Amino acid sequence: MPSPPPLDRLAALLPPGRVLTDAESLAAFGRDWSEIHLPPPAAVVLPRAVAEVAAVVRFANEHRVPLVPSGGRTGMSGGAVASAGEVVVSLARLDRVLDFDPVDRTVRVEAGAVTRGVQEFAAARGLCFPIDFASSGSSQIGGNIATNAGGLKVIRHGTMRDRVAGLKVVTGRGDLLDLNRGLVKNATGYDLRHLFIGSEGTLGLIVEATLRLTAPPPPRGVLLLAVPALPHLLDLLCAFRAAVALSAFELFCDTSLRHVLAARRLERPLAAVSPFYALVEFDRPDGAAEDAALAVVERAVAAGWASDAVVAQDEADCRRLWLLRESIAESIAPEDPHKNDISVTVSRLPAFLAEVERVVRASYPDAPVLWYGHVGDGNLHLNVLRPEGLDPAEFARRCREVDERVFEVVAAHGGSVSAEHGVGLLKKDYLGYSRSAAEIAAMRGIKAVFDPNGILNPGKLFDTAEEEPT
Ligand code: 2HG
Ligand code: ZN
Repeated sequence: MPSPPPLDRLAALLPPGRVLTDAESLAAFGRDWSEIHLPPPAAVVLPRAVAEVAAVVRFANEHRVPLVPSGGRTGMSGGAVASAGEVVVSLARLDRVLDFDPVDRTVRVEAGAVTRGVQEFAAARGLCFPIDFASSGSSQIGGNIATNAGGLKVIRHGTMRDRVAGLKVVTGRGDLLDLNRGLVKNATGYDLRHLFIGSEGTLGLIVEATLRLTAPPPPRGVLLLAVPALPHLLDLLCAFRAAVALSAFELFCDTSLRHVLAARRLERPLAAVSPFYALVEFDRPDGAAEDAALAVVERAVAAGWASDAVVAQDEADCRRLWLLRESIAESIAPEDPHKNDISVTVSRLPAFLAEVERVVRASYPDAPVLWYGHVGDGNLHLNVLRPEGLDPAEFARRCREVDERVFEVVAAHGGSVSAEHGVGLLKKDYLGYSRSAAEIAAMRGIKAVFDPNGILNPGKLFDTAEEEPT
């Protein structure tokens, strides 16, 4: 058991009020949306300047105090959970917009800037920050980068990785690195920026980012299709992709829809009840785009790829249809579902889903199984609800068993055990299903370069050799 950190020395390094130890702050900052409940952290630090972050990292190295970098804590894999009495470093007070360049179409922000604030800043300047998810109101840019967050428009705009033009990080050694500085072209060897994107706070603390903005989106069209059989998803995707400029192609199953309708007290959007539904969003700059989309709908119904369809007539309709997809996670949250976030290449998705479904059904004959996700990115969210009357501990045990079998299918398809929610604490035991032993060894080597004393987010993503259970 490590000795408690000398918090008086930490407090002496920073202006007053930057180190919190009250029970409420410890409880709030010690957890994320994964709702893993562990003993609270030793303290929470709220730096307001990069120099303060560097001072905290120097202190941590000197006293061997583990640090947990913390953003909006909207992660679902326990990446920001303080699991062993660490000091949480919240970037929430480092939240300024520093610079905007209309020629480069970039905005430079501190790590604690909230996603929605960046979206609004860009919109007010006639541009768009296109990364968007249900947690945009509280997730922070630093956390989005540390987890390479994706969201609802990846098919068009990519993930956070594609938006980061420059990155400033304080490494676990306490060095300040200014990476890529907004350049479009920079062929000077290893692009270290990309090591920090998705590193889940294990290599450095992201303190600042230069983000690439896009042109504002044209008016959109949205439609919902009832899809009777999985293979038709790809027929639909290819047909729409050939006819219109797609910005989203999402999926949900009827069980997901039923949960949303009940939670939100809504009517069914389509007369047909179908095992799956596809939500399609496309650019609708003029009537021609809408006609092209409608022609695909007609063809799809004639071919039996879709059994029913509804097309949004205006922006309010678009929002109503999106609500059916966006509020699934929230609608089932009270039932504390067992979650998986898996991906394969898009072309494999129908076969993969069917195979995983067989594995899951065989193991949970009476548990409600929900599928939804981002078909255009090959990313599926598999949620299993605890059957009524089943003891929660027994359900958790069974879920762990089934996960292994699901991940065997993932590995057989060359897929990923975490498409967009990260690894954190929840998925680290399964990393080997998606990354080879040589890759994990290389990751450990990289960790040792940037964080030789292992003070940054220990136990997340993978265990370093010393932490590994014997
Ligand atoms: C979504 O796509 C989110 O709705 C949440 O990534 C996924 O609840 C989940 O499993
Ligand atoms: Zn998702």
